[in-house]
Amino acid sequence: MSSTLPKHVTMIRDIIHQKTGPLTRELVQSPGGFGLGKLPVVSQPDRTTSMVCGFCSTGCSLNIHLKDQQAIGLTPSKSYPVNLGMACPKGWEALEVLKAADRATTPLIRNANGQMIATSWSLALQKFCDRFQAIQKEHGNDSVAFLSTGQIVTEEMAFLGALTKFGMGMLHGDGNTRQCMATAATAYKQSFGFDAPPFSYQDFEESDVLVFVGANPCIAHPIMWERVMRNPNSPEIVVIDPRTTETAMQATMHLPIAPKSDLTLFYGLAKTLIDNGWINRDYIDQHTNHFDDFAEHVSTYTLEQVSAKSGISPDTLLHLAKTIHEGKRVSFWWTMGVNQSYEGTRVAQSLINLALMTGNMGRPGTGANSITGQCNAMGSRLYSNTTNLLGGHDFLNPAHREKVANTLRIDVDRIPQENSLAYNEIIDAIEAGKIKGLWIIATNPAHSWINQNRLKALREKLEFLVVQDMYHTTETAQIADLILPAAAWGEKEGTFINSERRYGIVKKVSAAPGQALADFLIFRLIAEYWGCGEMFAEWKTPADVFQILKRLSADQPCDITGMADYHAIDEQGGIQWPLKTGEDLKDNQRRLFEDGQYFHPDWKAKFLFQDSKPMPDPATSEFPFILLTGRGSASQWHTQTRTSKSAVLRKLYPAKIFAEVHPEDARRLGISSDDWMEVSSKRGTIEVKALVNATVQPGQIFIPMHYETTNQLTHDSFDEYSKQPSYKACAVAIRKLRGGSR
Ligand SMILES: Nc1nc2c(c(=O)[nH]1)N[C@H]1C(S)=C(S)[C@@H](COP(=O)(O)OP(=O)(O)OC[C@H]3O[C@@H](n4cnc5c(=O)[nH]c(N)nc54)[C@H](O)[C@@H]3O)O[C@H]1N2
Ligand SMILES: Nc1nc2c(c(=O)[nH]1)N[C@H]1C(S)=C(S)[C@@H](COP(=O)(O)OP(=O)(O)OC[C@H]3O[C@@H](n4cnc5c(=O)[nH]c(N)nc54)[C@H](O)[C@@H]3O)O[C@H]1N2
Ligand code: SF4
Ligand SMILES: [Mo]
Repeated sequence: MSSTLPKHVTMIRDIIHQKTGPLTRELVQSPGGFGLGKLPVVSQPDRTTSMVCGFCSTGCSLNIHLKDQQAIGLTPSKSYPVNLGMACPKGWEALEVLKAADRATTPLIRNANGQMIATSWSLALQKFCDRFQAIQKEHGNDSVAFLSTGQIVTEEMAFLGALTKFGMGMLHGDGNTRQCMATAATAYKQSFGFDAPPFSYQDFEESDVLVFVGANPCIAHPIMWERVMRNPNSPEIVVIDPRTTETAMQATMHLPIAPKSDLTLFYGLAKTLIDNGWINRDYIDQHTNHFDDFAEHVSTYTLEQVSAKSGISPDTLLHLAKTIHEGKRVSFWWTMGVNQSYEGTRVAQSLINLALMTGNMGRPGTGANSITGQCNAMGSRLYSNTTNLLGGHDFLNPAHREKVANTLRIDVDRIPQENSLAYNEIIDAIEAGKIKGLWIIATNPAHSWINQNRLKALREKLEFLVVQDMYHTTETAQIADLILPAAAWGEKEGTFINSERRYGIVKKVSAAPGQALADFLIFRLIAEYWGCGEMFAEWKTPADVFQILKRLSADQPCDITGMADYHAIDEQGGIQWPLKTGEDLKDNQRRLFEDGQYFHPDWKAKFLFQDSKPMPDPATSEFPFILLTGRGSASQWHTQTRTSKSAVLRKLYPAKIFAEVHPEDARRLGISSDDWMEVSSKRGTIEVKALVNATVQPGQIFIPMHYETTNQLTHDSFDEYSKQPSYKACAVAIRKLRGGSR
């Protein structure tokens, strides 16, 4: 009888049947937990196994302790080259957050009365296809889009990107990595010819001068910071950040730069290095282009002008230039203070330029190094099929399309010949009524996207909104028409790529609750229900997809054809890309550009530069303060869907939204710590508690991003090249609220 049923019906029956059965040893050991193949990587299945953490891009390894095939606890792995036995509070609590009561355990669909009601997978999937197909039929294939993430395994990202664009005919899809890493990716691509962060974490320990720009690793990447603390060279640690952050407090030199004056400061620094002859002319001549144009450009940046704009004195600037000149191994590190800016690409390149002109590239302890954010932002950059065609290829390049089509054995016409709209352009297209169907996977834009009120107002423009998440309570899930319940980290397997380009393994050590399924399986089922399952016949398990990714990577700078399988990655303690077929893994701490060869056709890097632009939303008499936003504590993760579920983590961060206010401003406005204040921008007004503290400068306030209302204030401006949102600076007014605390 069953042989006459359509394949998607038998597939879902099999998956749900196995899913609801008891978690057997075989299930723990099989990808997706559904007997779809053997999980090759459980070294001691009865006691302990190790896997990489699912929060930040550091990619620490955690030993998971098992009883009856279920995870019962964890400890950081001692032998892993990344974390050497350390983990931060989020890592320690990673299993706890899986147990929350608001896990999505069944598909939920909005009924005619607007209530979300439980439904079966087969009805949910049928609805998914019916609605999106109807929208596409009426308004064209590109009227449905997706928004995804840097927080699912690489194999799932690749599946989603291939399914939507090659299978379902979508043209537009982007990810939250646009909010996060787009600037660094664009800067590297333009300067080096490929999106290639060059460093290894060993460089934290080998530098004698480390310059951190717009980065607060003490709380955002605590284990990377531990690596800095292990540096035996008594290094100079320079922190360039408007705020006296936890990291700045531990630095040997803190430059409290005026917000968004980085480009000016680094051009002034470049001029100072050039004027003093503190550059490496041999390196510049052999390995770069356009230096002389750059030198001419920065020659107009006088110390006085630079100082007036940045608030950094000429003496300090000269001292920094001298420190860089005298350093033998100087490394430049940047994160969101650079990337999240309306001119972030050029700021990132101003740091790349400093490393190139001083010859601080390719040697231990050097580099122009962008630290990534999410556990798999690097996987998303290469394999999400959003800004790049799978494997770091280019949608606009016919040879690349041909290669990908041949590798996947699909018709080349299935591959779009255009780039997707960027995230902000997708939002614009929704506003303009062009995009009417949206599928959101593992991201929570109703909290995290810039100028939130505008985004929320677009809900009614969407005819159908699907949210695929591990919890049904996120701000975005609450406005969905359909919620697909997803298994989380620890309940499925695949690979993450960390900041230093290291592939690490994620394993299934716990059963997903109820009917929640691995994103991978949801994509497989959608392919079947949509009617394009045949195209993905080879994509049976994450391990199978890993083999496909290897083939896609062949001959690219990110070539991984030399990584045999999950086993090999697990045994080696993770493996960094590239690793070509036959290449020996001599050293498991590798950096790029040791030979000075970049990825442009002439093997040279480019000096890129442009004049600084005015701030899009500067302080005015009506809105006299600059609002800075960012990470608030080591125990809070983004929109807090996960970290707020741990009782331990909840004790480690302030429960209520707060703003840091400088004591002088507080005195003037009659504000004391713990008072409630109103903060307004042109876009909205919110209430926050005051934390009076000289960590911010006068005229600035800081509010962490982890609280739901922060992004009601932010201004939606974007970098012209990367289209990354400029979250970090906008104009606000503050006033004390009478009536005390609420
Ligand atoms: N605990 C925790 N860790 C995390 C995360 C988390 O949510 N919680 N998220 C992860 C992710 S996805 C990311 S992207 C990273 C982010 O990691 P970071 O970028 O280190 O963190 P942020 O606090 O967003 O921003 C860093 C600093 O930029 C500064 N800044 C603001 N404006 C400017 C400016 O104009 N110039 C300069 N030079 N600096 C400026 C801010 O004051 C802030 O201290 O953290 C990752 N790690
Ligand atoms: N004001 C301000 N706003 C910011 C920033 C800032 O500095 N300031 N930083 C920006 C940056 S850098 C980032 S990266 C973004 C982050 O913004 P988001 O991506 O919106 O934040 P998360 O809370 O990480 O959302 C991830 C979602 O995925 C779900 N999830 C977790 N694991 C899985 C899984 O395996 N499968 C599925 N299907 N779902 C899963 C979680 O429950 C959560 O709802 O925020 C940006 N927003
Ligand atoms: S530093 Fe990052 S990867 Fe390491 S344990 Fe903490 S959250 Fe996980
Ligand atoms: Mo991020």
